[in-house]
Amino acid sequence: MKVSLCIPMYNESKILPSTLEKVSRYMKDHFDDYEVVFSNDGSTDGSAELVRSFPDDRIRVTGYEKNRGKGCAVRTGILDCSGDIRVFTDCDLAYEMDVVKEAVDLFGKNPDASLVIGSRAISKDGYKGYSFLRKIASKTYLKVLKTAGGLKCSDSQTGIKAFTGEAAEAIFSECETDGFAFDFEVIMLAQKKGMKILEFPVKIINQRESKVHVLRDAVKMTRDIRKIKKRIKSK
Ligand SMILES: Nc1nc2c(ncn2[C@@H]2O[C@H](COP(=O)(O)OP(=O)(O)OP(=O)(O)O)[C@@H](O)[C@H]2O)c(=O)[nH]1
Ligand SMILES: [Mg+2]
Repeated sequence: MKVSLCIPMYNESKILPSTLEKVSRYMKDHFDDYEVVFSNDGSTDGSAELVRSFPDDRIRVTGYEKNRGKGCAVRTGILDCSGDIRVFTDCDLAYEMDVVKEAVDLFGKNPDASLVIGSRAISKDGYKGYSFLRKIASKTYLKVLKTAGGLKCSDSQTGIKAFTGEAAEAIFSECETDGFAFDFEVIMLAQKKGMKILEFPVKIINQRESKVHVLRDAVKMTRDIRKIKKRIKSK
């Protein structure tokens, strides 16, 4: 069974040396058959070159020249992977590496699951390290997704999600959202297709300064959500 790890990246040259070391070591230590694909979202700081020059032939780069957003980077990367299980996580390894093995093992224990996704909402320390504003914004956003959006999971927004190869192909070939609302689109498509989604508790371990602008991103995401709902309904 082959495991693919996909990491979207946009101008991550500062943290890449440490991420590359950690990912390379962890994957070697925990899996026999695997690949790591960094999906370059139009970085302009030499991120792609850093990955290419790292001495590990199981690690490679895919992507494109112009920045389009995390959703586009994840979609491109996941569809470029060939694993029986495909996992994506953030370049800062916000949830550390053990979540990767945890997610993969959950498929073993739950053969009917198509998705295994992290949730802060079912974790005791899920929101530890968040600023007050960010925590309120996060929880409000999730409430809206559940009541108005029809989301059936406790949390759609964590940066750690895993798919069977089959589910990954079926879902991401139909995704269109380039921005941060893509997580919602992924789950709504999975729900629509009747796929089994398993949640597991996660918390942020590596906290870095947030690039999210609560107000600006909320407006953009609300617009995206409306579009996603309409599109999925019409399928
Ligand atoms: N911010 C941002 N990240 C991107 C983009 N494209 C890909 N990414 C990657 O998406 C991942 C998550 O980015 P973060 O900036 O940490 O966003 P987040 O985790 O949703 O939010 P915070 O950590 O709270 O700021 C990282 O691996 C980024 O390199 C993009 O256009 N903007
Ligand atoms: Mg982050």
